[in-house]
Amino acid sequence: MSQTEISKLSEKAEKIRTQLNQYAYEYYVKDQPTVEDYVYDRLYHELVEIEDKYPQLITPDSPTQRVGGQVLQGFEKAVHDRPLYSLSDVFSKEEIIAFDARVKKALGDQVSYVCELKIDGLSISLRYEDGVFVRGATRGDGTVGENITANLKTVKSIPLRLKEPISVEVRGECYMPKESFVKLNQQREEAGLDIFANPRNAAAGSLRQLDTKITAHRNLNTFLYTVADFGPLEANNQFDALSELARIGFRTNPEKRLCHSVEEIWDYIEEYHEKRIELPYEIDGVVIKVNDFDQQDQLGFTVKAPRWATAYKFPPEEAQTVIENIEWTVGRTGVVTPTAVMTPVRVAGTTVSRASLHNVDYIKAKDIRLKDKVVIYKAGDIIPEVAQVLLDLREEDSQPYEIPTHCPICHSELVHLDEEVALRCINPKCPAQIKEGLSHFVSRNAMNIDGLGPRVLAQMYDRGLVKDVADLYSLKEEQLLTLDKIKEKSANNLLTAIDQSKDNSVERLLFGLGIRHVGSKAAKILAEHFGDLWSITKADKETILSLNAIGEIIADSVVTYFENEEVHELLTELEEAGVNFEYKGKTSEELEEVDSVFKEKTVVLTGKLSHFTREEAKEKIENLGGKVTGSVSKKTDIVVAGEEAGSKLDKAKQLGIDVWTEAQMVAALEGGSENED
Ligand code: 1X8
Repeated sequence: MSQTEISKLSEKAEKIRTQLNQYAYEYYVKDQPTVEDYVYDRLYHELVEIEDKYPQLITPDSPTQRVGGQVLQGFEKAVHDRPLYSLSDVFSKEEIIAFDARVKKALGDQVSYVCELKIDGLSISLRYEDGVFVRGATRGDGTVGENITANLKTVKSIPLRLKEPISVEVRGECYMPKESFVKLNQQREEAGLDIFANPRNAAAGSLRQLDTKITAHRNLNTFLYTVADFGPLEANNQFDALSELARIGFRTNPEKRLCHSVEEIWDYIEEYHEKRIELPYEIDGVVIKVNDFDQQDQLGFTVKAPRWATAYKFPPEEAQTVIENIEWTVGRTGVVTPTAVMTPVRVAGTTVSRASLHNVDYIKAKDIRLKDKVVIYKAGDIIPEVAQVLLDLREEDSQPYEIPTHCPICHSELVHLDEEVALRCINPKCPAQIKEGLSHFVSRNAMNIDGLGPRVLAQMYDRGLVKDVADLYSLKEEQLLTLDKIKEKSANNLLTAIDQSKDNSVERLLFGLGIRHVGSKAAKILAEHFGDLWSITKADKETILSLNAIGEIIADSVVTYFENEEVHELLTELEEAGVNFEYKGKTSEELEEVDSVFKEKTVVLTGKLSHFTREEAKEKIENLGGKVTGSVSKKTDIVVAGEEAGSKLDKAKQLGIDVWTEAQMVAALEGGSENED
């Protein structure tokens, strides 16, 4: 290629980068996406192609540099030019009054404060030179931290280039949203790995990964709140500084408030003490800062902390209760997990009587025993956890808990697979595993067969009516009528639901088979690419790996699964029963051709629908290029309100989002279907 062609291509790459960075900013910083994912993906792909061919065109701020993949040897030191201070703590209104009095003694009465939420994450410091992100560091001891630039580049809300070519060092918190934390722990538990105690530990563990690809998959987020040196920014006070940070491209927390008295500060604290449960991230208090920078300078610092700020810490949401029993349950993959059954107690807004104890190591490390008095809390404000045993209150004749050696269901010996903390039942015929497998098969995101709850399935299995998922398709009415609480009408409904599931697009079947590591997303990607199930069974690892978003672990798992002779027998039975093996959805290329009111729209379905089930409506909307999500936010375009719609409808009205009746949706779907073929 000639020099002029290269420079043309370089310009093109630059244009794409700017566009992609803008899309990412709208999505991750403003929480207001402007395009559908596939528009982004297409453009991204174009950039990857250019950069693959001409690596000299890669720039440090290219979005392709966010995917991780770099494997580090260790972390280098990062010396902070200006230290990151810690904050003094206060725990009561009296202490805030005292703080206010100290401030006013030095400054006089004309003082206002900014209250901000104290994010329970990890402090980070980000350095930009001429607008380009050049170094990210942990707080460390405040003077020297660790250089985690490669990890932080994978965090999507951190701009790789600022909106102005300035040189600054900004500070803030990197955290893991509650939802991501809960999902991550679920995945880890299923994989037999140790879980994180709270989102903060999960965020810390994710940022200190030597394999940055892992960091990239952890869905970390940020709020930035200050600058080491305000020289390059136009702000005379903290409140304006936050706006400035937002203006140059950072994600800042919107829940800030200017307060003029201790009363106003206390109102803010009480308000957010209530609201903290609903926030999508964990907070552990409120930071109170003197607003005016000149006043901050007058107050200065002690050796440890600024005199112009303090942190009010919320009392921890904990409760005491007693361990009554430890139950062991066998999951679909044979992992045997302990659950503490406790005397019911209220904590963080709900009554709690059960908490996962995760694995044997967990029980041993905390030395949890029957009848122990324990302190519990909610990790991520959601998941009940045993914090500690109150050893002083333990009865004298207490004995260490005896870990089971055999499966509570099939009584075969339990084992530890290498590197796993989990105990496993490795008997593939273990009834507990089979029942869980059946439940998974009929579940909402899999074959979506209504009316087959775990009790009914367990009975079917116990009575020998079904021993694997294929048997569901040969059930007869007479057989169903032998089950508890199944009358003619429910038997017929069940048979209809089972029959209808035969027509599902194949990704549901693929997910329903319960192949390890294959979630509904991976199933959809595989189904879309290969078109039908038999083709997937024949695919080799390299072909599977070449698909976007499918990694080594999934590819291995798929190949291994389909190598099994018994699996082929099962598939043959399913096919003979008339279960569809074809992908019925649209490919992403086809979706781009679609012309529909739902195209590129984010839709929320709420209330009772009568014309379609929610699943059907979702599938139809997705086939018309729309996206269906569970909660209403600024990103939502349309809310379809069925009967008895509640808080989601209220929220939609509040945010001024388009609200449709079910009839409007049906009309649009049916209108849209004319374009389908
Ligand atoms: C720590 C934190 C601060 C803020 C939020 N979350 C934190 N964890 C804030 O100022 N908005 S300030 C701070 C510190 O100075 N150590």
